[in-house]
Parts: sequence; C-alpha cells; structure tokens
Amino acid sequence: MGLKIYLDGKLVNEDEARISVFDHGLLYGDGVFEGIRAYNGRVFKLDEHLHRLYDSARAIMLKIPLDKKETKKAVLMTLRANGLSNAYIRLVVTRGKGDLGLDPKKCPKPTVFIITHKITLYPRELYYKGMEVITVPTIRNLVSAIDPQIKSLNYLNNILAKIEANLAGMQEAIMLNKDGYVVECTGDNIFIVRDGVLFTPPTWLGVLSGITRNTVLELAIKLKIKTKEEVFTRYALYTADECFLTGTAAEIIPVVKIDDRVIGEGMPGKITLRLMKEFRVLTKKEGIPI
Ligand code: PXG
Repeated sequence: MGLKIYLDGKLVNEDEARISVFDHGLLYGDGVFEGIRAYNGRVFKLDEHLHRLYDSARAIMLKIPLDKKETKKAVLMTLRANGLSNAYIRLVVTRGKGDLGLDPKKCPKPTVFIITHKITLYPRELYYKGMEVITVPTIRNLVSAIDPQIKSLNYLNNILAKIEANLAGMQEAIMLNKDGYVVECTGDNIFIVRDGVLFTPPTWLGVLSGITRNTVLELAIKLKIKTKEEVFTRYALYTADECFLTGTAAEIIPVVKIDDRVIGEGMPGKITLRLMKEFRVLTKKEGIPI
C-alpha cells in the first residue's frame, strides 16, 4: 500500500494516480500549484495558500472546478487518508486534457490533484551554521512576460538558475531581474538586515508573494523590527549585516556567504535567529486542524 492521492474528486493509490499525456500541465506547463506544510496535525497558513492558488489560476484564466471550501476539504481529506500530521502538501491544478495544440480552449476540464508526503528539508546543520549561495546569470522572468507572482507549473526559469547553482556546488541561487535588482531565489524569498532594518524586495519587482515571506514581515512588525519592501542590488547583499531566505520547505534559513563574500560576521545574525525562533513558535500553535 502506497500513498493515497487525491485526483479529480477521488482518493486513489499512487500507482493508479495517472494523468493523460495530453494534459496541458505536462505538455506546456499550463497550470498552477501550491506547496503547503502541515505541522503537528495542523495545516499552516492554508487559507493564504488557497488564496494565492486561486489568484494564480485567475491570472491565467484557469477556472478551478472546486471552490475554496471544497479544495480545503480535499486537502484535509487527503492528509487524513494518509494518516499524516507533519507533511508537505502539493496541490496542483492543470489546464487538463486537450489536443497537441497549445490552445487552452481545447481543454474542457482542469485536472486537480493533491499529493501529501513527508518533507525533505535542507540539512539541519545549515540552520545553525548558515548556508552559502550565489547570484546566477539567468535572470528572473520579466513581470511583463510571466509575472513571478503567478505560481505556475512553468518552473524552467527557476530550474535553469538551480542548475547554475548546482554547477557551482551551491544549494540555492539568488536571482536578479533584468535591471540587476535582487528579486528572489529559485524556491525561496530573500531578506537582508542592515542597521537593524529588515529589507525584502517588493512583489511588483518580480517576486512571488511568499507565504513565509509575508509571515516574516508580520512577525517583524510584532517584534517591533522595522521592515522595508524596497529594491536593492548585489551591493546591498555584499554589505548586509544579515541575510536569510524564506520558503515553505526551508522555513527561515540563514545565509552567511554570497558569491564567496562573507555576510556580516559569517554566522546567522541576531535578527535572523530571533525571527527563526518566533516562526517556530507560530508553526506550533497556528494552522487549520486536520
Ligand atoms: N519564490 C519562489 C520562486 C518559490 O517557488 C517561494 C519563493 C517561497 O514561497 P512560500 O509561499 O513557500 O513561502 C517559492 C515556493 C521546492 C519548492 O521543492 C519550493 C517552492 C515551491 C515549489 C517547490 O524546493 N517554493
């Protein structure tokens, strides 16, 4: 017995969870998705993830065949069917089965599936030692082409950057936009601290509106840490006091070296550590019960 997968309204075994080779999610990356976490029997920020999923779908004129309440029920049902209380949840909606042309009009029924699984994380030691990252040549998608706020199945832009990071022996890459401004990483948002102020690039610059990012911004306000959503360049990275990345899988991970330059003292910074601690507290007490 393997995993139970939610597929178009039914729970099926993983070896029966198959989609058509004519599905435009596969043929063209035409679809949207979310990566969500459950901690200790609760789904963290589920409403926020659903909100973003429906916005992404709306931006590409994809009508999800379930309303938000039904999707929420489907997520919880899948977790229960797998007996998971700590999990990574992948919620995917594709344009569905069509023909070999790219026209979405030929796809009458979107495909919806939900995979719930154990999560693989960055190595634990990176959280207290901090990680090393690099900036890469591949620029982030233009907002005027494919706005990074759309969490679409088209991840080649990020994958190209990830390959460049891997080639350099790194686990994550910092991406710049066409003007050389720092935007985000391949699967994480980025923050820097300078003179006690927390900076992250604004979403309009070409940044996914990360759920973890937004949670950190809220936490910072609660902790009376000054926050600024502002554009910055590599210069600001290299001269920052602290740097960290945020994402559903990564949570908050400190960065201590960028492009071979030591950031701050070369150790996770004070504000970073404080936010990490408070974030853990939140994940333990918040969320929608499974
Ligand atoms: N930017 C990008 C481009 C992302 O894909 C984030 C930021 C962080 O957003 P959240 O909402 O998670 O705080 C993401 C999301 C993976 C993986 O396997 C990571 C993401 C998505 C899909 C897969 O590492 N990160």
